Amino acid sequence: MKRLILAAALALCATPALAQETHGDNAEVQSVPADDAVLAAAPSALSLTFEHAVVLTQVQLHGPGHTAIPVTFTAPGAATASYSIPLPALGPGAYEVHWNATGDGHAMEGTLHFTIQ
Ligand SMILES: [Cu+2]
Repeated sequence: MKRLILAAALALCATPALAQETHGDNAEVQSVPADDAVLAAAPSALSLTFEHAVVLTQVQLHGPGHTAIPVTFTAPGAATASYSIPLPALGPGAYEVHWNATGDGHAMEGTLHFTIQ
């Protein structure tokens, strides 16, 4: 029974049309660089601003060729709505950021892409 409820909750989260909030969707977060941004220069930081306070638990960055790039991110002790994550020096190419967070009683995740020219 517990497993069934969890499955139903997951299904609800994965279906933005049914959920009041688009959990696990980029609509719930504003980022700099913005999703799908094409940048003339490498950003020195990634900024994430959420609709409600969250504890960001994981930030993964992948670069050209889907190479994992380490980011120096430490999970905070208290929930907050805005994060600025310093980025290492990045070269030209396509990048993908995947983040996980919890807050307001639910888990959230999202993916965003940007390109450095
Ligand atoms: Cu949320």
